[in-house]
Amino acid sequence: MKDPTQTSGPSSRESRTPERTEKDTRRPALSVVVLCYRSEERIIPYLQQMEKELSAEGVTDEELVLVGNYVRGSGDRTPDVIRKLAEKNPKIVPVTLEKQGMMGWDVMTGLAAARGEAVALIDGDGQMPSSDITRLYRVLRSGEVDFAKTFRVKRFDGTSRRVVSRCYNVIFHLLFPGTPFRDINSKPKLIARRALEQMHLTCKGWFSDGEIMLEVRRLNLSFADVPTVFHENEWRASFVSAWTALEILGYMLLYRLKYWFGRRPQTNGPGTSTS
Ligand SMILES: Nc1nc2c(ncn2[C@@H]2O[C@H](COP(=O)(O)OP(=O)(O)OP(=O)(O)O)[C@@H](O)[C@H]2O)c(=O)[nH]1
Ligand SMILES: [Mg+2]
Repeated sequence: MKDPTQTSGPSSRESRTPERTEKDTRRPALSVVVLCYRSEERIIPYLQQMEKELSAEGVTDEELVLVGNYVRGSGDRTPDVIRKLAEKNPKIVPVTLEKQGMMGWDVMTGLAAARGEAVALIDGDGQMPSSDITRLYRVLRSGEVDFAKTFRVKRFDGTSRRVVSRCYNVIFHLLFPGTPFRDINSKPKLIARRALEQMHLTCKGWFSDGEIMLEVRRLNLSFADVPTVFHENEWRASFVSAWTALEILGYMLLYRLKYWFGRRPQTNGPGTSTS
């Protein structure tokens, strides 16, 4: 995967944790990439819970890639909070760049900083149970699949979000028929390193999850889909607006063209679902 943090500007210097030395080339077993946009101190209890669960699972050499990219002048204290956490905890890899994109750009900068043999991607706004990371990691660690994600059987984030999400999934499946996944945007998503390195991720915006799933399909990866619940966002109102919905629709059409004319499926045998 191309490293978006190495592309431009002075901010690329901040992209890797300062704690890392050239000699430190050993890969951790698991990297957890947490999207912390505007989370500020609220991320702390979520991380504590996650670390407790990982330790109970016997995972000891994980790294936590905290993505706290910020909009200049917004007063967002998340980058400071993350850097301070990283000073105290060597397992934390801070990614605190000035934003050059929306959610997808944060995903790309986080994945580029992650070095784990397995990489988990999760939102840090408390809506996704962090315990799903260890559930999915168990599946991925078995070696039977290259990719594992959740699908939401219960949602507590309101009717309108449920409807928007349902419409999105219907349109996605109409545009990309035969895609064998439920609930495209659900996280956590866990990806084996060998699979991540083959993925070509470019979406800087709200179609990032969709692009990951299209890559899973294009690469014919074996996968598991596991049920979960999704909580209400207790910190803030939804960021998803009518504009966001239109933006996602535009992205879907663009990526439909891309996958017709550019990205060809790999034909190295059928992927398998263990859902
Ligand atoms: N809204 C927003 N989220 C971002 C951005 N960059 C990264 N993210 C992360 O993307 C994740 C998902 O965004 P959310 O707005 O929570 O998306 P959602 O859960 O589908 O929808 P709502 O919670 O209803 O807003 C969050 O955990 C953020 O940390 C950004 O520029 N805008
Ligand atoms: Mg959310």
